[in-house]
Amino acid sequence: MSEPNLPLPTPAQQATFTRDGVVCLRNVLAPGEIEHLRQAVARQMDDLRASPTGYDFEVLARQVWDNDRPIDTGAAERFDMERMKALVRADKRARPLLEEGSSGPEGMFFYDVAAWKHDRGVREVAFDSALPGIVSSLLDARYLNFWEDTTFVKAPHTRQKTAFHQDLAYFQIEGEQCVIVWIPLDQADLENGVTQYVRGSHLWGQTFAPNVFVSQTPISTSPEIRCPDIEAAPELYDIVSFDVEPGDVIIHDVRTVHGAGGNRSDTWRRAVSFRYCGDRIRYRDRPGAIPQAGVAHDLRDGDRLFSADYPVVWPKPWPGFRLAEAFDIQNPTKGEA
Ligand SMILES: O=C(O)CCC(=O)C(=O)O
Repeated sequence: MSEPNLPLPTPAQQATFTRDGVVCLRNVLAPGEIEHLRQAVARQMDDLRASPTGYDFEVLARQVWDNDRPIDTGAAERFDMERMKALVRADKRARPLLEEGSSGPEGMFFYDVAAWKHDRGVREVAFDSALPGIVSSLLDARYLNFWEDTTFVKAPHTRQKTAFHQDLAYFQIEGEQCVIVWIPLDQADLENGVTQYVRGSHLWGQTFAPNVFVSQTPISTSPEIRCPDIEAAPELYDIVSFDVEPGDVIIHDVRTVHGAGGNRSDTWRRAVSFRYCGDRIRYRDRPGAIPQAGVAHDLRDGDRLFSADYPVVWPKPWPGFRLAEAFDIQNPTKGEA
């Protein structure tokens, strides 16, 4: 099902996604939609020290590797960073994952989640742009739930890499019909830390334990196994990346192993990623998954994701229907969208 005039993936793009577990689509989002996301990210960054879910992993990595520096996450409590520090320090294979170069105070690897709950502009892009139609087509989904948005910003001269990881075990879901849409808000390439993907890794048949991006160290006590150390021997893997402009999107399968370098350039690398689940996904309170911010549902293992926490964003009840506005009363917006 599609709305008139909405772009859909071509058969060739569909085939690339199925084979590689990742596909780059060009010119999908309009300049106004990118601007909504930039404004939302600016608000999140202003709120860093007060956000329960906002982190600067560049600073945190220094606190993890330096025993004299205490962990200080401001108001953020999504990750147990004290425990993470202990796990990393006890991990014989762990090492700082930094770009070459001297340390400087200017870098920043900003992370936050769930802007959709308080930002109409984010909801408009996540719910009412071309993305739900494109994703439902790629996933061959009868309907689509929005799971969450995540913000990843690398300031100029950020040394911290994003450790390679697989997203599946971060989420409280069972099933594979889920994708992540990485949305660059600036021009991005390998120089400033565009994301990199291990082609075909979605078909390895393995679920890897989550890490907290600053080290390969698994943070879960779940049965999932450790992700291979891609950074140690990248030449052994078929790694692909795309030079992208604002408006382009990169869509990866929830099982595709991916990571990113630091930002060696003088330009910002701001990005937001949206996570969507198809109708074959079921809720699963997966041991070791990262706790979700502010969810109110009482879903049990095996349930469909029907809840106000995971809005059904596809199909639309009628062409031109705008879902973002329907959430305004429940979730007052922080800024003008
Ligand atoms: O942007 C990054 O550095 C990491 C992105 C990522 O891991 C994701 O979107 O799932």
